[in-house]
This record gives sequence, structure tokens and C-alpha cells, in this order.
Amino acid sequence: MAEGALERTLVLVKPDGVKRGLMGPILHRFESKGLKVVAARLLQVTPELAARHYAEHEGKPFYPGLVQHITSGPVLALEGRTAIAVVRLMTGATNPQTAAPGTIRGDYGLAITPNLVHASDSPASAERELGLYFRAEDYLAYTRSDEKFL
Ligand code: 3AN
Repeated sequence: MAEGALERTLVLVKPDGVKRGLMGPILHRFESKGLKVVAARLLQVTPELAARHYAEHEGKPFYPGLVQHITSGPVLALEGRTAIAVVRLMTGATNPQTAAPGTIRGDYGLAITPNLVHASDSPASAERELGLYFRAEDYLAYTRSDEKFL
């Protein structure tokens, strides 16, 4: 019996992940886990969008570098049971040097600004962030062949 609420979350493969050719391996992890890609874009993040996305970090020492880094990259909306928490676990700790092996940051990174991925950290963040990147008509409904097991 499937358990947990069906949730949507925003995942960004950051520009370091794109430029290192890791879009496929990162997406593969989420698809293999059973999360469904319900919307996807490849876009240049503008400074304005970056500022809205990372508004909570404005004024912190790392903020300028964060905005500078995020300004291009693909964006995914994923759906699945307890997707927000599951994706955060798979992403790993913010600092790739201490992120657990087996997580995306733990397996692929060493530096904190280019830390490969962004993932929404709560239902409120997911709703706000998805609204920055996707419109209602961007979401596509379809059935995965393995959905009854997930
Ligand atoms: P996470 O992405 O793990 O949720 P947040 O939301 O605390 O982490 O920070 C957002 C982004 O800001 C991180 N992904 C990282 O790129 C950057 N960041 C956070 N803390 C630092 C720091 N101490 N030094 C440099 N960059 C940081």
C-alpha cells in the first residue's frame, strides 16, 4: 500500500552540474527512485529571478556568489510520495565535503557554492519556488508504468 502524501518539489541542477555533464546522472537518480518529472525547463536564470529565489539569503556573505552561480541551469519539477523530504535526503548536506556518500552532493562535489543541486526544503518553499519557475499549464499528467509499486 502506498504511503505518504503526493507532493511536488522544485529541483534545480545548478550550472556546475550542467557544465560538468551531470544532468543525466542526477535526473537518473530521481527517476530510479520513483519520482515523476512533471515539468522541466532549461533556462537562463536572470539576476532578478535569482534574487527572488534566494531572498532569504540576501545580506549573507555568500549571497553574491550564490546569485552569480545560479544564473543558468535546468529546472525540474518532481512529483512523488513525500517528494520534498525524499529529494532533500538524496541531495545531501549543503556542504559537499560533509554530505554523506550516496547523496548527490556527497558523490559529486567538493565546493559549497557549486554544490550541484537546489531542492525545496518545505511544502511552503516548494509552493513558492515552483511558482517562480512554472505556470499551471507547464505540468503534464501521465502514468508511469511502475506507479502501482510506488
Ligand atoms: P540548501 O541548498 O542545502 O538548502 P541553503 O538553503 O542553506 O542550503 O543555502 C542555499 C545555497 O546557498 C546553498 N545551496 C549553497 O549553494 C549556498 N550556501 C549556503 N551556505 C553557504 C556558505 N556557508 N557558504 C557558501 N555558500 C553557501
